[in-house]
Amino acid sequence: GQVIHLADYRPTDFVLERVDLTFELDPTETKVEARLIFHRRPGADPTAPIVLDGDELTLSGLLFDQVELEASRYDATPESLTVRDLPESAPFELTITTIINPEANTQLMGLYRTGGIYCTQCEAEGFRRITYFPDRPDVLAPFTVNIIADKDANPLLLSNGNFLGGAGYGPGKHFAAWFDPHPKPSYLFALVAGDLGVVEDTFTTMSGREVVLKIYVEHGKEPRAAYAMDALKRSMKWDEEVFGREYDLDIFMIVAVSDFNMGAMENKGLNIFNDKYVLADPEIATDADYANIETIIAHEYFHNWTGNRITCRDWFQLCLKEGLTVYRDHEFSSDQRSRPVKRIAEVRHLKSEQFPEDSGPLAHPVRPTKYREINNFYTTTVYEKGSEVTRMIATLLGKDSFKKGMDLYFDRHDGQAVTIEDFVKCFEEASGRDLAQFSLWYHQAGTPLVTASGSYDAAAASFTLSLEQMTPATPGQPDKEPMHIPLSVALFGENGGKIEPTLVEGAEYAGEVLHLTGRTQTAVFHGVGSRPVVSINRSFSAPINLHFDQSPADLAHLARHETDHFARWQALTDLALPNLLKAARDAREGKPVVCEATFVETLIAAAADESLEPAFRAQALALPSESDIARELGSNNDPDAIHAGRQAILKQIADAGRDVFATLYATMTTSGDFSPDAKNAGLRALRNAALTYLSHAEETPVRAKAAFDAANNMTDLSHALTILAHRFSDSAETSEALATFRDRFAENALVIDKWFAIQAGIPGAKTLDRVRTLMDNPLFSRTNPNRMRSLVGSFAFSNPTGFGRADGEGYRFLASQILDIDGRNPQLAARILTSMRSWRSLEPARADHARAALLEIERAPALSTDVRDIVERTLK
Ligand code: HT7
Ligand code: ZN
Repeated sequence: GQVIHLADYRPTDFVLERVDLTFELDPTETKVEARLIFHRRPGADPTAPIVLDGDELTLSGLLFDQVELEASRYDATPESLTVRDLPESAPFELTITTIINPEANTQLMGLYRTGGIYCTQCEAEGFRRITYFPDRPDVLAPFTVNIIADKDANPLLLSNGNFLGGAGYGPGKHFAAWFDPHPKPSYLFALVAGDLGVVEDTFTTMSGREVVLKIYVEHGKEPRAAYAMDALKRSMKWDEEVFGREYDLDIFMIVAVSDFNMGAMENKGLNIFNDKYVLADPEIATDADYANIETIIAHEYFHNWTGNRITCRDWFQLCLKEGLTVYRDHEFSSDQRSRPVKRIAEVRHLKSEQFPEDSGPLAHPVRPTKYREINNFYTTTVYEKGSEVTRMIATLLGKDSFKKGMDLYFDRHDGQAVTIEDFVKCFEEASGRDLAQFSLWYHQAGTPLVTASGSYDAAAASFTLSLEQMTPATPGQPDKEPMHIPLSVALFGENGGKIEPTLVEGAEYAGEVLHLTGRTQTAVFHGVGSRPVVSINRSFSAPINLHFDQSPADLAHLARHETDHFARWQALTDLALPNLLKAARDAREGKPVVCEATFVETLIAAAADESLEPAFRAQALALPSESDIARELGSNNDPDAIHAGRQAILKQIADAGRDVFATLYATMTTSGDFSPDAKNAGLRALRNAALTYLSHAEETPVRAKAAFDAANNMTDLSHALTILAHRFSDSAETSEALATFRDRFAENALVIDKWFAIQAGIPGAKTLDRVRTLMDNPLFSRTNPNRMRSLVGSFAFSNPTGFGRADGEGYRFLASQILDIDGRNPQLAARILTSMRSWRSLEPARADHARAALLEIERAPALSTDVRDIVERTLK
């Protein structure tokens, strides 16, 4: 694994005109014949050979213009095929034959087998595990695909594009041919073959074309694809209405598979999904599962334009498709559900996942300039921070100019492989605004810290807001330039109403957005008749950390009066945090934990406020997590003290609000048939939040067990089981509930994943033994990525006290698991290993244990490039 640099980008010497693939499928010996037509790029070196990528390949045949090529004209290794003495300008054809073994492919990259079917995953560099190819995103061509396979075992033969035809093919076999007219890079190629059930529907596009929609799932699970189909149709409609984008083939297919490294993949016309993000019914799926399905179905569909029609010039530009597409799926879900509640969920996720990445050893710019293993750059920085950067462009430009910029992007670059610079230029041209300083968001890693202070001058009726920005050093970037930060700012008067300033000096301020561009900047708001309460970074207009000392009274004022409900939630969180931080410190020193009255009162008032939507009230009640507290503390973290302090605060809120919680638990009920819509999900969320607090107020598992027994949907059932397991782990009720749940859902892998995850999350040092025991459970599987993530991933990512137990056993356990997983599936191993990214902020004894475990991994003899890259950067 050598380092790849953006600065070394060169176009290919050869242009690929078209691709013809023929697969003769066999579980262990699949024959792949690739006919590739190239011509030398005008202006390229007339003597240059062609060098194609491979990965663990063996060449079993090579024709040049249909004639066997003499051995002196080529070299083949598992990693490359080099062909020399090629025509100076005339097109030529290479016919390459390889034999591959799908059954033995445990990396789940390239062509592999899952649940008895054949499937592919080619992004980022999986196609080179199928045949020798210029496997890079700037090589685009139309593909024809012929699939030949045993007919009984594989009645379905699918690939990208439109179906050309099929027929019998000798005894027991058949074939199908597909043609995708839209030039695409190899990473968007897909093939699926096997025996699956299907749900069918149609969608009529805005220009009146009928598109056939098919979702393929395991036989018998068809009814569970209904919600995904509905989400797909809503996505197609929304993309037409909001972005003016129409679908472009006669058919759109989704296939759900049970072994998959990530969430889903946007292959042209043939999306392949982790079945976790397709299958749902009330009995097996939580409201969170439904919301994820909606988002991911939309995300992959939206890639058809942002990613497929317009793709990336090279993998450094990954955020061009991922950041933009996440922004689009966020907007979609906001339009389908409650915008402020969705925004709260996005920001919670950003802060809990991306902020730690951006402040740790794995920090990198949204548009990196070097990588060793591209699979390790499918990060929350590229995705979620990339989305926030797109959102900031929309905020800076306003709705109309943003739309103009997007339209220009689609018009100008359709069919091309482009860069972030090409993207940003469209918005500069559409708006006339210079985005040079703004573009630093793509290039500088680290979360900017904005420090604010305000002073009010009653005599002058003016309010002065002083701002300072600082972006911390990150690996390879010691010094940072000031960024262009769009801060949504509003002032609120004593009566709760908004104060409209008559004039703002010292900073551009338009549409309530203040443009912070200097390292320090002072904005003076005139015409402010009474002392205002200021709200900064409303709707989280910029992905920053904000230091602004506001009194509990001012925060409580915002929590009651802000018109932006996201900002109300932020105010409640800002009230909670100092209490939680102090609680952790006090718990560490063995002091009693006490909670400020304003905070408790304001929180309970929000919970009881019937003018607020239940989903919002549930979000308000969900306090910052233990990892959030650790992040805010920053260093010398003791997970046990953080846990103890937070538990003590929960108990005080629970005691103080007991009547409110009892009322909410009794009244926030849904009626009629189960519906996964946002309103009903909100009712369940608030009722379950109330149940959580009641379980803190009460000392027995009786209420949670009753809730478990009464539950008629997976949201309520898994919530009750979580309370039982996490609060009352040693009780007879918990053992009984865990056994009941296991027996009831033993046949349903996605639900059993929850059973493993809930147990992996039980706080405390004893959980490691439970995790070890669970690994021997017959329901456990080492080869299924979902199962591995549910047990080992949940333990490492979501159980600070269990994983971070004081003797370091948790870290040593992880090291041994990583080495074991790495032998089969390096991508999965590397991803789970990122759970160690915040090890330096632990207290010294735990940090030493963590470092030792990382060194143990680093010293292992045969590490994959994936794991080596992560472990070395984490230790640096
Ligand atoms: N573009 C896809 C990212 C992806 C992936 C998916 C499955 C397995 C391996 C993968 N490597 C990269 C998914 C997306 O962002 O839409
Ligand atoms: Zn994506």
